[in-house]
Amino acid sequence: MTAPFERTPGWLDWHPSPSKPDFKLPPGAVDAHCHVFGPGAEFPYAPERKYTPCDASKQQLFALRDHLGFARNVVVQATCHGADNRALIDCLRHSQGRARGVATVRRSIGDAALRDMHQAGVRGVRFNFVKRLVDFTPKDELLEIAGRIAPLGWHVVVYFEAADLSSLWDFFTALPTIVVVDHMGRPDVRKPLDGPEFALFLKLMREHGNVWSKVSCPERLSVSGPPARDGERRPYRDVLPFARRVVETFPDRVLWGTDWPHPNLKDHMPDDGLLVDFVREIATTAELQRKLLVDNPMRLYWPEE
Ligand code: 0GY
Repeated sequence: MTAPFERTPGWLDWHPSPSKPDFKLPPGAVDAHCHVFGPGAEFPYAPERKYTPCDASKQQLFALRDHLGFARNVVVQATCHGADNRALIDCLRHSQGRARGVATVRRSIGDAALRDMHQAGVRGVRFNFVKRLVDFTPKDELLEIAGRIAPLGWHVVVYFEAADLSSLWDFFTALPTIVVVDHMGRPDVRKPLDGPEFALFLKLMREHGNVWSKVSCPERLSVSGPPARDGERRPYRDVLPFARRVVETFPDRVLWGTDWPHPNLKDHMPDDGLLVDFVREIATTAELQRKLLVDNPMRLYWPEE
């Protein structure tokens, strides 16, 4: 049988056998940024997608969760599924309450559909501004969506390139909800930590107490890359100061996630066990680790517990 979707040429599959992390995660740790892809035969990829991934099912995600030592997942709608959230909702419904979700919706969505999503465990919507991933959505449409989801207690997750922050500033600061920035706003880690680009991102967080950040994706941001030698468990050194600065400056507004199954990586596929060990480097005390991995995601996604 042929697969229903042919993956993008050069697509890298997720790591087949991630190592066990040395870092023992605190009890109740949440992987607050991960995805499911399809499987395409059951949940077709969206016609408007910019890439076709390998499949990455909910069972495979739950197996990784258990292997790494996480208690819960926050599953973020990936752009390859557009605004068709069926794979995400199916994953949430099969998680026994151990997964919550961030969906992608259009302004045409009805109130009943939003309520159903809430019941399944969706707690946010994602607005994506990364041009290689999505076509442009008008800001008035996004503001309308934000106004619709705010009364549900949901938040907005935003994904953008660092160079675009200044032009998106007014939009972000007008949002009426908590705003979670993916991957620290994708800093260019070759630029200085104290340079104007990253300073603007820190200013956004400092001046707007409703802005949170995921300090995830060192493998995506790194130029120095993964460990050079076998057995070296200290990869992605160039990303470390950026992530550490955000964690130490805003300890109560940071989240972390694996980003499994790691869409669109071209050079290497990370060992998810090594990524977990990286957390210990960016959150260097037990208290910072507990806030990053347990307290903050629980407050945002499971506030009732
Ligand atoms: C990420 C990053 C990427 C992709 C997506 O939804 C997506 O397709 O988020 C990326 O290519 O940088 O957060 O998974």
